[in-house]
Amino acid sequence: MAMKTFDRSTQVLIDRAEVLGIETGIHRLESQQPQCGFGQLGTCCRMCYMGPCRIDPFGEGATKGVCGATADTIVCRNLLREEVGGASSHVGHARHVVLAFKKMLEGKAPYSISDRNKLVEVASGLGIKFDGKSDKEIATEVADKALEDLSRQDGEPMNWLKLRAPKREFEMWGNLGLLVSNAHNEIEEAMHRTSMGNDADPINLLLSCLRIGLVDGYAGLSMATDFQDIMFGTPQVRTVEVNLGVLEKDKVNIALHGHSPVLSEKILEWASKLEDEAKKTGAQGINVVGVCCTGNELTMRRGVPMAGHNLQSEIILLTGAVDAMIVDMQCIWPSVTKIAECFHTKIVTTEPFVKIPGATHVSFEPEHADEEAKKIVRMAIDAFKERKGEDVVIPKEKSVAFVGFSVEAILDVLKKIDSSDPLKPVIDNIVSGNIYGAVGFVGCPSIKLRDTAMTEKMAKELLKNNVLIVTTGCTAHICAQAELMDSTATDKYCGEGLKAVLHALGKAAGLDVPLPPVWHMGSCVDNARIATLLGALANRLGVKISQLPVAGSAPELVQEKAISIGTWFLALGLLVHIAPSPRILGSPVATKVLTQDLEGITGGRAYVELDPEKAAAGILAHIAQKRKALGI
Ligand code: BF8
Ligand code: SF4
Repeated sequence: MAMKTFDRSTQVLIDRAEVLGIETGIHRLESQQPQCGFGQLGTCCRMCYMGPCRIDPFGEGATKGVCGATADTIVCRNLLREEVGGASSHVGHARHVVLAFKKMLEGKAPYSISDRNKLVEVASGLGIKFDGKSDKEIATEVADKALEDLSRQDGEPMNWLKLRAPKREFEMWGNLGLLVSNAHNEIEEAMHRTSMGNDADPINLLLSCLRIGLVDGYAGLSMATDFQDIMFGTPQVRTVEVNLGVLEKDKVNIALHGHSPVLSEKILEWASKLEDEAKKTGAQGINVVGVCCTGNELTMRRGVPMAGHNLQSEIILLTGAVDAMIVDMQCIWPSVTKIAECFHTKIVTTEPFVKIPGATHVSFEPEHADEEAKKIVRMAIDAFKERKGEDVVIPKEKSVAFVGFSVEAILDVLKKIDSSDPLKPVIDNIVSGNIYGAVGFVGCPSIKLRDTAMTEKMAKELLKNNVLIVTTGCTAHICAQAELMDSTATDKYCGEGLKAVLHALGKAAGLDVPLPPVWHMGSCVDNARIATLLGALANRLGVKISQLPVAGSAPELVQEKAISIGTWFLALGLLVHIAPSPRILGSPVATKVLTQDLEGITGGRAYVELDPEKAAAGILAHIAQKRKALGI
């Protein structure tokens, strides 16, 4: 039976999988049906061995676990643990980058400072004195300030919270007792709190969720983004190619998948240095393509083609054209090695804590980055030799996308219109209604919703209503593949007001085309850029973020990381649309607090809606309400 599929470019490969008898996520999802209702509602508890306990949400079965825990307690504990999973990933990512940065400063790792302006900006924000110090000394102090956020015990707010939190929200969090001090302590305490026999108060647990949201936002996303920009450069606007059609039959294809640019930047460098070696094997060269968030990092800074989002991470292997897929951390499906086995493809894992049966492991240490990257690229070249004669199927779909909308890049364009007050043109256009509002599209592609084109439909509906969209993560891949990040999308999809603004901005940027209506701001850690932009806008207007006519949406929630990012956005005061529902519906308290009461506390509110048209309408109604309250 033909399985459901996601989009045109993958159809041909799903078909190929079926002909070859290869199983994919779509097949496995189907065999999992029906999925557990208790799990979906969040009412299954496995925190101790008197359980697992399951609470019947309809009150017909058990209403309490063996220990007496209610559905509210169980759901809130589970939610907090999901957040810990997400925040640990982001804090782990940031720590990994900071440690590589430190090794670079000690002369032990072959990296360098690419963006001195960003270093100066971060250092001054942290209150570091410059007097006669070298860049290296300043950078060392910056790195130490970051590591302090993972170790301090004095209860002082984290340095990165003080550095990056918007003023009014910082004050509000202070009043709520949420100014977290040490990311690792917070993660430890959240695990402690949720283990059997500790916190049973759903409200206290939900407050802890907000704390972990702040840990994620500042010691994870913001910290990672700052160090990555200093080391590898702050992204600038450029055009790139996207979709599975970016693979090239006659070249050595290296797919980079995961999250950290510390690995991928080096592979890219060595792919270019070893081009001649590849040619000696008969290849026309080396083609490095990006998958998932590593794809976003590389495309934003280096213009590397964006081959595919998370759901395409196994699909891309079905082309038979990928010679090596190199992975680091997060969102890597264990199934990739099984599919790779059917071809000549090498899967290379690089982190000691991310190993997959069937993969080749090359431990990638920043100290030996050059040797290891060289070795990995040579493995890909060798694999290409084995590919000779094998059939490859590369979908023809390929489109163009504008990428690289860092806050700095956006301000550079705006400064060409008003050099002394760059945000003024944006604000004027918001007031006039040309820009009715803005929405951040973040997160993943859901295997449960992808065939409904949830993200694309919502985006088109919002653009029609003059809502500007910024995007990160795999959602950015989806938007790019739907040609929403090309300048042609502006006339095709936007309302008249937004169209006029984007034409004017294109002109200001020195382009002969409008800017696209969906702006690629990066990977999931780059959600920090969205928060910075919102903070700057709110600050310029003298209001809180919760008063702006804006919203966030994770239209296709998959990962725990999306939960922790979403909670940070809730703490910042945003309406956060999510589909499918997070696992909270089994708790009346969690559902009410997150979808209603929280609005009176931080200004944020969770909004669950699985129908794209209704979701867009709900967001538009929220924007209308915010505009009204601002008197515009
Ligand atoms: O951090 S969007 S599937 S790749 S979690 Fe993962 Fe989701 Fe993709 Fe990036 Ni983000
Ligand atoms: Fe059951 Fe309580 Fe143990 Fe959870 S902690 S498994 S609800 S007894």
